[in-house]
Amino acid sequence: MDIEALAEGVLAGERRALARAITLIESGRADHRDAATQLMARLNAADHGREAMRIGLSGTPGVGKSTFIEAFGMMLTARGEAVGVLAVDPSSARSGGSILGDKTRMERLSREPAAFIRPSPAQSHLGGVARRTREAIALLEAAGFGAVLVETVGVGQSETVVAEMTDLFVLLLAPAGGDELQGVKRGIMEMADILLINKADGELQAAATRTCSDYAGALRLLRKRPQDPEGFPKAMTVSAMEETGLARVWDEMTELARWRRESGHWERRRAEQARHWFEAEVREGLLARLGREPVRGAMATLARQVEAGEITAAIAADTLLREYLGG
Ligand SMILES: Nc1nc2c(ncn2[C@@H]2O[C@H](COP(=O)(O)OP(=O)(O)OP(=O)(O)O)[C@@H](O)[C@H]2O)c(=O)[nH]1
Ligand SMILES: [Mg+2]
Repeated sequence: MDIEALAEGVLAGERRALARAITLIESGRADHRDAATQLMARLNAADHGREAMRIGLSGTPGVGKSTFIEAFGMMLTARGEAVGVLAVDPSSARSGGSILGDKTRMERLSREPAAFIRPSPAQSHLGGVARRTREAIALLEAAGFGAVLVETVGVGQSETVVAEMTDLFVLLLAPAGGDELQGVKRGIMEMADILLINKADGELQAAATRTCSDYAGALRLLRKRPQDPEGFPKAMTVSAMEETGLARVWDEMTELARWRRESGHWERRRAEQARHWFEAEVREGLLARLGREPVRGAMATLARQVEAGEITAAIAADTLLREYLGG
């Protein structure tokens, strides 16, 4: 495989090269993995200097994430921005399903030459989901995309994973029926930079406005974060269907990004994220070694000796670490 040619294709913004590069980083094959690592090193951001606005987007099933991304993406491409769309799908590893797989939902955006949509591959192993998405973001960035949207279904862990790899985290919410706030976990609220109450149209308009002010109130009660200028995190209403409020969302995002860049928070967050992923890779690498020979067999043997009372747990652990993991 010609890594250099592939890298040059990505840097030139060639769609076929980009698609091939993403397929490479998604592969579980060991030789592909080595090639992917080389490719990512060659496309190090410090060398090409390109930076996308990385936007994480989450929300419960049916809240309108895909509709929003399509409408928002169309608006951005009309403004001359190249838009990449990725998905983090924690469920696909189990069910074999795939979000964004249903292309008909983003029919217009997928025909847009300045947009690149990559559904999450089915049956990916969970541990690989985060790395794969991170690398896909970096590839889109290297290819010159100005905005990268990462969709995830709000079902728990995946929001945290997405927030750890994006610059801005947006939570999409539906208009509430009564006056109760939807069961949004506090931790998720605390991660959000922008709350969007979607479906602010037709009969739902009034409920959306009310829900928005409820959330604005809830946001004011959260602990102030150093990375926020006055007025953030912010709650706003939008209609993905009628495409209203979208330009304002982009304005707020660019304003927040400008402030964070000038105050140093932007760069600091990216640096912290890079460190986080380094540490996560080390942990995952160690865990993977535990599951492979010869460590696996040695561990089973030692476990039997511990069970039989021939050796203490502490000494067995120490032996394994020293003899097999160099520590
Ligand atoms: N009235 C109204 N309906 C909307 C709006 N946005 C989305 N919908 C509808 O809500 C339904 C779900 O929209 P999707 O965009 O598929 O929602 P999603 O969050 O991507 O759903 P999952 O991918 O299944 O998690 C569809 O029937 C949309 O037409 C909106 O702004 N207003
Ligand atoms: Mg969707």
